[in-house]
Amino acid sequence: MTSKVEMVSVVIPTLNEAGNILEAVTTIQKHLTYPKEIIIVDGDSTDGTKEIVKKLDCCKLIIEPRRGYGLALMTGMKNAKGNIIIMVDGDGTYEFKHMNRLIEKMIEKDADMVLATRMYDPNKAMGIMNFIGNKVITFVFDFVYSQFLSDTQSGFRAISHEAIDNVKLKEGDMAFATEMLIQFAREGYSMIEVPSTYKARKYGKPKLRRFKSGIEIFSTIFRGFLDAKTIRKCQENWKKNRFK
Ligand SMILES: Nc1nc2c(ncn2[C@@H]2O[C@H](COP(=O)(O)OP(=O)(O)O)[C@@H](O)[C@H]2O)c(=O)[nH]1
Ligand SMILES: [Mg+2]
Repeated sequence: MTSKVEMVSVVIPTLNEAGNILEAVTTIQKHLTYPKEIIIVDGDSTDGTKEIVKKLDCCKLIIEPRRGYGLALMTGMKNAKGNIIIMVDGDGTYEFKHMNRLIEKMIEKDADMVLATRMYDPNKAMGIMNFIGNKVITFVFDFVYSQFLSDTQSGFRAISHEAIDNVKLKEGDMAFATEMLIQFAREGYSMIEVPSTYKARKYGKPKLRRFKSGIEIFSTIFRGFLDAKTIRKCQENWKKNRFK
């Protein structure tokens, strides 16, 4: 439950995002109107990302040389001081201007997590392969864990710091985002979505390796499925919250 905003910690993992990070930070500074800190967790980029961030007084830079999207986010979250954490990519694909929208919804609904769903994006900027992969993963995830999400692979989320501290997360790479949802469903934390827009990458390459990440995400879903306690808890939570 998150009923008030004390401080928002924006956690951004970056790996060679020199052409994207300045615009990201500037937009967040301008549009996120709550008390905030911006934490950039850089994977020891070689394209000048670190040097750009070092010059920005408004950002805290953490170097996380171990590879992995999940590891970078975990490191950032450990250092976050806000009662709300926003995780978002540093590649400029998510709509940073919508951060307030996520927080407002979180407070209004007293939610533990608000995800920005890209499924209502009028620009349809998500590539077809990612779209299909996401749809299949989301369908299986919703079915197995009794949820109604439309975009489980969204990396733009507002999360209760207290809730994230209460769950165990181990996935070091892209499956981290799915593992977090499974743990939240298991603990009965509420997860809701707000529509947001998406944009194509302007600079650099995506680090997502579809095949590798797909396997990791499905094995994460499958592992939870084999754990009878997790499934039972998800079903109980679903029944409890059904008519709220
Ligand atoms: N620190 C760190 N950041 C990473 C790593 N891998 C990806 N990222 C960042 O995580 C975000 C998501 O990665 P991205 O390549 O955009 O994946 P996609 O959105 O799934 O295509 C981007 O801001 C990346 O720069 C990593 O190993 N370390
Ligand atoms: Mg991306």
